[in-house]
This record gives sequence, structure tokens and C-alpha cells, in this order.
Amino acid sequence: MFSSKEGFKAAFLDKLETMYGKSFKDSTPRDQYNTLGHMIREYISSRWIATNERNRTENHKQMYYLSIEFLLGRLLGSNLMNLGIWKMCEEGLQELGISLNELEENEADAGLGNGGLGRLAACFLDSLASLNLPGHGCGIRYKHGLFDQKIVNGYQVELPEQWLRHGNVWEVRRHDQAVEVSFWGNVETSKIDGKLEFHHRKAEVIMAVPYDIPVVGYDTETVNTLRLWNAEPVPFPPNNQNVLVYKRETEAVSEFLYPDDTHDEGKILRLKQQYFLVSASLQNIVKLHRERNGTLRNLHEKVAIHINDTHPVLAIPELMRILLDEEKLSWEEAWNITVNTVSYTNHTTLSEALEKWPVRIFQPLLPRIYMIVEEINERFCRDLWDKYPYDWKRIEDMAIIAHDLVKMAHLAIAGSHSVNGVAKIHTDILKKREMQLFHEYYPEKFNNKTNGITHRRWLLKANPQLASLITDTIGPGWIRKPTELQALASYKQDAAFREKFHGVKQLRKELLAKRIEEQTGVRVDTNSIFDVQVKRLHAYKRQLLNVLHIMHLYNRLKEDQSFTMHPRTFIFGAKASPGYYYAKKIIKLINEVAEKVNNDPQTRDRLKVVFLENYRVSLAEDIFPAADVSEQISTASKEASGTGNMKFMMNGAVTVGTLDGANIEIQEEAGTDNIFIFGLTAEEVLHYYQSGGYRSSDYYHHDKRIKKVVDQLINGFFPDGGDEFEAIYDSLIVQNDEYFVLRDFAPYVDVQDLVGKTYENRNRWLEMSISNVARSGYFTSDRTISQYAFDIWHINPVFARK
Ligand code: 26V
Repeated sequence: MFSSKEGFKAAFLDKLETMYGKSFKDSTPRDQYNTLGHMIREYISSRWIATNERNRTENHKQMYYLSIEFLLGRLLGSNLMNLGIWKMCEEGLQELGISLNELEENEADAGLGNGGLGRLAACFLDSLASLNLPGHGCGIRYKHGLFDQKIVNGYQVELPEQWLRHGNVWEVRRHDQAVEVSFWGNVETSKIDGKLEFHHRKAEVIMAVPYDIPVVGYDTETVNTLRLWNAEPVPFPPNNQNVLVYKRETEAVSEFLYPDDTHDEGKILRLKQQYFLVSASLQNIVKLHRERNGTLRNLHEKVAIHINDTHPVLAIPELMRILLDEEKLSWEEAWNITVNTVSYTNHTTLSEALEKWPVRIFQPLLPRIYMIVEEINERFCRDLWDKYPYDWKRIEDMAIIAHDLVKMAHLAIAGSHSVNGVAKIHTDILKKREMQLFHEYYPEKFNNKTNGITHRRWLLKANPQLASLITDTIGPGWIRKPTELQALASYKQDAAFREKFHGVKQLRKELLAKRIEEQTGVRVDTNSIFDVQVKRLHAYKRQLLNVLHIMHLYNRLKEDQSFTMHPRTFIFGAKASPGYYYAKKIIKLINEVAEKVNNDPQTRDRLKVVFLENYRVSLAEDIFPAADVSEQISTASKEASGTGNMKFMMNGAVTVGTLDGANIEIQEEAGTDNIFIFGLTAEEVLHYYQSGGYRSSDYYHHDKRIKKVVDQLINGFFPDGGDEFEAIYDSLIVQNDEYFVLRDFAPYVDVQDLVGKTYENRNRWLEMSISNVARSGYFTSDRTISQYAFDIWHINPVFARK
């Protein structure tokens, strides 16, 4: 059906008619989108079956990536691209009067994540399949993904996201594989043949039904699986339960990503979600393994389980439960299998994001799991005591349960064989600071895996214009081996190539400008510098530093008629967590500044500020290709890696950044001449925290530029201001500016000045931009995944037999 254009067209028309019982001329774009989706699913189904069949019969070691988030975005385009049939479909549809790009707009983003951690999981799935590795995702089929964001009067308003409203062509419900997950109740102990047995009684049981999504590799036969679990009532709930309450509470488990957890009720729901994901996935993994091997004693030789941050860390006690209670293994044997099966990635050192569950919530909800965690803790503390006798403080600091809290990161480290950070500096900080005691105790567990992104989605698919130019220039080898992008470096002196490269960037800026005008009504100048910061809104990412700099530029333009600058368009995209008051104030501030500078006749030709609402994967695909400048300005030491930084680089944007996360490795790759670095280093930041030697008010009093912009937050400068921005003012002055915004302000102004001047030297700028693309190959997630596969999971590619 995809072997020739004519065949495709005929099959498409036929499929549409049989699916919808109407003729092509009466069909809607959504009918057409669904038709194409179904055709692809049919087309890949034989490969999907064959991949599963190979894994089963040849008994290859499998890896399961457990993640509370999978930020997939849209799948139609990436599937067509990976199957190598994009162009043929595009042409065939065009002859039927359909634009494939417009058809794609009918697909809702699968937004089952909130940022880098979830998008990383999605990039990893693409790399696993493309490298023919037997690796699969396990997640939750949230009815509502991350909220839809509207900006109303400058404020963020959250609306429930509805990606499943019109169905999902990519998923297959597998009712036959459903499993039961138990909560609450109590544990009864009995002694049989002198051995203790544990029975979970009076539990509330819910059903986990898997929905499978095929994961198609690029130009391969491999089709892996992303299995998303849906929570449903069991057919016959015990009659002592109110059926309606039971149904509602059950469905709530897979209803929302990150329910509000400011109250206990929300906390319980989150912990329920975590156990639901883990218990369903493990029961399923173990069942498959048993079918293939007849025993669980070799599980660690045939299965690797990776936990993406601590959210799925209950995989450790859940696997222990299965091995002890169901398989009746001894503790020692069960523990050995568990530790050798599980590996863990840490994605943040921010203390507020390190999960700790109160025992009062944990114990009643998961009574048997809690018993096992207690036992793990006791044995772990005993081992610590043997190594560090009488070192009470150390043991208390390392314990898994302490002060009525279960520390999920400690459980993850003790119960896994590999702990990795996501960029060199992040891993170093884990080893030297955050997890120093654990690193001392288990040095062999710690390792680094610098993040990556799939160049297929973020270059080939998102920027077909640049991809074609690259292929025309250096051939198509880079698509399989992105490090071959290096060959572009020798073209940076080639004037003709530079102009073509410039042409692509201009084209993408025009496309984005059009979208900006449609969405916001703001007209932007495509000869201005497109300076972009898109990421979650968080104080440590310092969108505030960017805004204060814009206010400063505005002040200069107003005060000094002779001040010249290259026109700039500052573009923001960011969602703030619904309960994060301060982050929401920053969004309002960005919008207030936009209102001011965009409407001032004295500045609006040189300064524009745009806030694009509802930042998400599909919008990101239009933004990265159009960016000139990539803002990566987190307080050094705070951003574990960053992956947006890599997407910008791959699309030729030049980074303005601190020496934080993967920016450091971007600098190593691109070279110091091809990046703009400023500000405190991580060492300096950590030193300030230790010494308490930072006084933000000194910077406020001694730098007139700072005083002016900070005062403007509260002095009526914003017509709509009132006391709106007092909290921001307080964070900087009263609370001593935890993230060193004022400390880094002057260096930031200076480096931005240099950015503007450099951009005016068009050849120099193009050389920088080309160098970035040329050196971006290192950041493909294929490299990252190969390292995980080789160093941690010990899995090998599986190829179809000829
Ligand atoms: C989440 C939250 C949620 C509530 C408010 C506070 C807070 C603070 C941090 C986080 C981050 C959770 C983990 C995470 O998403 N980490 C990101 O992982 C990316 C992939 O490794 C990495 O590139 C980013 O630097 C890192 O922030």
C-alpha cells in the first residue's frame, strides 16, 4: 500500500470509504488524518508482530524504561519519516488536494509529561527502536496530559487537556493482558512449613489495562512497544464498597498527570499512580519472563528495568514482593536479582524535587510494600553500621526511612546497580555533594550519561529545509551517523553555502513570524535577532534575568537617543506549575513588559517581546528552527542537563549560557568561540551558598541599571502593575536573591551586547551558527542510548533474519 504513489492513493481512498462509509469528497480533514494513521498501523503491524516474536523465541534480553512521563508530541509525521514514506505520501496526498502538513494539525500532541524528563523518555524510545535495541516504555495513559495554557490579560489560565477527545489512532487496547493492582487493606502473616508467608487481605483492587503504542525505528524492521496503563474498576468489586465512589476513585488514578499534591489527598493519589505504574508493569514483565524462561532466578540476565527518576522507584520493593511472596525465593537471592535488574537515573538536585513520602501516607496505602521497604532499610543500615560503626550521623543521613519519611532517592541507590546523572557536571555534583555519602559507599554504581535528543525529530522532521541543505552538501550519511555533521565545518568559509544556510534560517523565521502574528497579533521583524527562551518556568532557570535585561534595554532606548542596537525579538514559551505562585508572576511580568515595549513608538521597531502560549512539542518544532539565540541561563549548578539547548544547537542557534548542565559540553564541542558564556560558575555558586557571602542589595545599590529595573517592579512603571510584582521584588531584595539574578546581571548585559554586535557581522555569525550544527552530532540520543545499552543494560541489537 506504500510501495508506489498510485497504489498509495488508491489504498487511501479505499480505506477512507470503508472506515467512514462516505466518499472522499464528503470527508473531513480528521477523517483523512485517521485514515492515514490506520494505514500506517496496518503497514507496520507485521513488523510489530515479528519484533515481538523475535524477542520471544530468541529470548533476547529486554529493557523496560519505566517513566511517569512520556512527552511524545505527534506521531504521524515522525512515523512517516522513520518509515521512509513521508515524501511519497506528501506527493500522493497533494494530488488528492490534501496538504500533509495541514493534515498533521489534526493530531493532538500526546503531552504526557511536563518537560525535559518526559521528552527525554520519548527521544530514548525513538533511539532504541532506530538502533534495533529491544527496549520498551512503560507509562500511564493519563486521560488528561499536561494542562493547556491560555494567557488571559497576561495571566496563565489552565484548562484540562483533552488529547483523547477524538480517539487515538496509535493505541491498541490489550484487555487480555490486564492485571490487578492492590491498595490499602492489611497484611496477614502465617507460618507454613516453618516459613513465613504474607497475605494482603481486604485490599482495594483496581484493574490496569494496557494500551500499546508501536514505536517505529528509522529505516529498520524494529517496532518496539510503549505500554501505557489505564486504571479501571474490576468487573465485580467487593459489595462492601460504594460502587460509584469506587469507580470514581479508581478512574482518578489515570486521570491527570501530576495531580495537585499540596494536600494529603493529592499526595495519596500521586503515590497510588506511582505504584499503579510499577506494579502493573512488573507483573507483566515477570509474566512474560516466566513464559520464556520458566523461572525468575535468571531475571537479571534477561531483563533490565530502568527507572526514570525516583517516581517509579517502587519497582524495587514490588519486584522483591513478587520474588519473595510469589516465587518464594530467599531474601538474599531476591535482593541479588532485584539490584542486578534495576538501574536509576537522577534528573535533579533541587531539594524540593527530591521525593520523600510520609510514612503515615505510605504505610496504610501500600502495607506489604512498606514492610519490604522497612526490611530493606534495616538490612541497609546494618551494613552501614558494619562499615561505619558508631557513625550515627552518617547512618541517619543515609537511611531509607528516617524521621517518618521514606526517602525515594536513597531507596533507588541502595536497590539498583547503576546510578547515573545526565551531564558531566551534574554527575560530578551528585558524587561530590548531593550523594556524596552514597558515592563513598558505592563508588562503582555511579556513572554519567550525558543526555541527547533524537536528531530525527528535531532536525530531519522539524527542519526539513535545513536537513535537505545538509544532505545536498555532505550527503545523507549524517542521518544514520549524526557525528558526520562535522563535515559541514569545512563549508563555513564557503560564501555560497553560507548564503543558502542563511536563506533557510530566514525562511524558518518567516514561518514562525507568521504563526506569531496569527496567535498574538504582534508583527515581528524577521531581520531582527530571534532570541528565544522556551522551557518550564522555574526560578532557577531565570526567565527573570532575561526579562530584567529586556527592561534595561528599554530603559536605554528611552534614555539615550544615540544608543543603537540590532533589533531583537525576544520569544518566550513556558508553562508554570499550577500551584507555583512565583512562576506565574514571572509570566505576568513577561506579558506586561511585552505590552509596554511592543506599543511604545520609541522602542517597538527595535524591541519586541512575544509570549507564545501553550508551549508544547508541536510548537517547539516550529520554534527551534527559527531561533538565532538560545537562552540557557540557569544559575550554575542547578540545571541537571537541559535538552532544549541541544535542539537549538542542532538547528544553528548560538547559545547564550552559563557553565551549567550540558552547556559545558556544548561549549566543549562547539568551541569557546562559538558560544557566549557568562556568569558565576557552579563552584562559585556553591561557595556563595556555603559562605553566606552574597548580598543582593549590594548589587542593587551599586549598579544604577539594576536599581532602575528592580524599582520599576514596584514603582508604578507598569500601568497594570499595582502591587503585582512585589513578590518578585521581595525575592530579589528581601530574600537575598537565591538564584543570583542580580549578581549575574552585569555580565549578562555585557555578553548580550556582544551577541548583538556579533550578529551584525553576518559572516561571523553564520560561521558560528554553522559550527554549532556541525558539532551537534554528539548530542544525538543514539549516542546516549548506545552508552546506556552497553554500560548499564547490557542489551544488544536484534535484527530481522533475511
Ligand atoms: C520538577 C519540579 C516539579 C514541581 C516544582 C519543583 C520542581 C523542580 C524540579 C523538577 C524537575 C524534575 C526532574 C526533571 O524534569 N529534570 C530535568 O530532566 C531533564 C532530562 O534529564 C534535564 O535535561 C533537566 O535539566 C532537568 O531539569
